[in-house]
Amino acid sequence: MNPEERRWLRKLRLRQARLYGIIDLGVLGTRDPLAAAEKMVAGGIDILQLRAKGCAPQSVERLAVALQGIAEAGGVLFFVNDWPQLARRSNADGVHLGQEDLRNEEARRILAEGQLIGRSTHSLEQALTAERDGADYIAVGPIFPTPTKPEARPVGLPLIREVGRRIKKPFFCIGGIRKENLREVMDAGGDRVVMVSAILQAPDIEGYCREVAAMLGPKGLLAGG
Ligand code: 3NM
Repeated sequence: MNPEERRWLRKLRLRQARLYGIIDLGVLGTRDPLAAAEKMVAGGIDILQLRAKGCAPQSVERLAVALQGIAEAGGVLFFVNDWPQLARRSNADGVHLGQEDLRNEEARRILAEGQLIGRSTHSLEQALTAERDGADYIAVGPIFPTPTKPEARPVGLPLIREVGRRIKKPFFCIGGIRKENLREVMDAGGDRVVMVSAILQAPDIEGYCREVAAMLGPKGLLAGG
């Protein structure tokens, strides 16, 4: 497969994605990230991300490569948070960037051809800018207060519908989302979600993912592309 075909396939899988799980080393603590990732993939996540805030990228390179292998074997996309170099070295499907990180054009110079870029946004304006700048997907949040990012001000449910009306790229709702409030997010127009602590702190990670995936409904071609 050439890089253009690979990009096309990744974008297709992104459009079909509904549940995005993150291996956040801060939330995971001393538990085994590979075992957690295996359970998330078995439970039906569509995208896996490695988030290792506070670590040196070199120190998690072997982990990134192993997670990429788990994701690929399970037919799940794999993204690296923050570090395009590590995304490239681990053969990830792409990198996820925040508002303070590299601009897309800089990141694309580092990434391999065909790798994708996701961007965190916290307002309609940021979402529109991210789409205009060529992000392949957008995360919108935090929807609710969250201990995983305690300093961030929640944007609330109404932003979901606004973003849905204006953004064509796939967008994922993030921040404080769990089984108990998922219905509210879906009713507000959010059909793709990211969950960190809800999944990682579930006593049965695989079962939790399976339940959430079932609530989100069967995979299919959602809006956006
Ligand atoms: N980014 P949980 S909210 C990593 O709004 C992250 O950009 C956010 O974790 C954003 O599912 C968030 O545990 C934390 O609330 C999500």
